[in-house]
Amino acid sequence: MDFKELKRKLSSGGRMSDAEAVELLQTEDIFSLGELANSICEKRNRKFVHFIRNRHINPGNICINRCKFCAFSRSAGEKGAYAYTIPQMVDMARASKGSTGRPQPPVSEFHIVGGLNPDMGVDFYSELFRALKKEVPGVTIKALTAVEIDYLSRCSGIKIKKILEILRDAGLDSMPGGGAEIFRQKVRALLCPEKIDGKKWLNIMETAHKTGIKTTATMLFGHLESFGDRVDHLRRLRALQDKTGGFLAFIPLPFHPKNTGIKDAHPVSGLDILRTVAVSRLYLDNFDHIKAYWIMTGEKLAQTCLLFGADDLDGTVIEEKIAHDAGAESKKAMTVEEITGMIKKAGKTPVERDTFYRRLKVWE
Ligand code: V47
Ligand code: SF4
Repeated sequence: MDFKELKRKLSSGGRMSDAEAVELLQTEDIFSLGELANSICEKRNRKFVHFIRNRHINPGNICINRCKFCAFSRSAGEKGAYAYTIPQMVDMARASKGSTGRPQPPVSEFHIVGGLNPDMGVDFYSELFRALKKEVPGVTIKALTAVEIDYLSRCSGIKIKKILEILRDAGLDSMPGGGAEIFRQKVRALLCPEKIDGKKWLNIMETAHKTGIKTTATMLFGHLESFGDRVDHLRRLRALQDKTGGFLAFIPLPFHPKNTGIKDAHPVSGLDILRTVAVSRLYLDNFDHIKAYWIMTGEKLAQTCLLFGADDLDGTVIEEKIAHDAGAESKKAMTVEEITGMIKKAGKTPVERDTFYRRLKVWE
């Protein structure tokens, strides 16, 4: 790969081709790749690296889908199955307000995703969102993947657009990017045969964007997919972003194999994560932000990703189950001081953001 030539092309508005992306996902010249991704990233975001004071809440792990790669889900009645009540989740929200004497300042976002549980319908989520907003006025609710929205629609017989409108009126502000996995059906059929297909995921995101709900997008990588499958995934996201502009950020999620039904996969290597972050930055030229989700990359590699094209680390998180059930060894929470320290030591400038990437505070 001629990196100088590639830089010239990308800097003058040219787009990375699929063949170039496949090649770069395997390059041995990791330093040139990182340097290029970092320079393109800094052109867009200067040296700013974003984070948010958030709390993840997983209302329950009971799920009818039971995807092969998921160590989090359980069937109803199975050992380890749980379903929080609304009052339990309001209690968690109250604790994250800071009123319990915790050192953390109040959170600005609840990130809420869980399994497909027939007992948690559109009325349950509407009531939950209203109760959380009453408890923590001004908080942003980022909740429900396209997979969950589809399930709520199927259970209630209400069309997707109407479901989104009902939830938006109840307090839904934004949607997370989970459930995308890998769009190519050949792989998806092995990973998660019960899950909506890639086309449906993209359709629901398009509807959300057109309803005024901004979302993120993810890609689960390092399992059974080829490099071509990863680039196919990026290509479809880039095309939808050209159409709607509704994606706030892209998050490549490295697969964690422990306790899952994918036995042949090895934990993704650090270099593979760095290459995938860098190629995502370069290929997705219409995405403003690339997130290195420190929970899944590990704290130290997340810091390294900041020199390979990532400009966001997610946030304080506070409670995490999905990756840790699958063997993640990162912590489950970070303080604002830990996050800002990590960013500064990477030579970047920490910026606290809200869900929509409005800058709330810059640590110069
Ligand atoms: O949808 C499930 C993935 C996702 C495993 O939108 C796994 O800002 C690795 O989407 N190994 C949930 N990954 C998490 C998610 C997310 C996280 C942080 C920020 C945002 C955002 C979104 O986790 C699932 C699935 O794709 N997942 N099992 C596993 N064994
Ligand atoms: Fe259910 Fe989501 Fe886990 Fe699939 S990834 S089994 S849909 S919780």
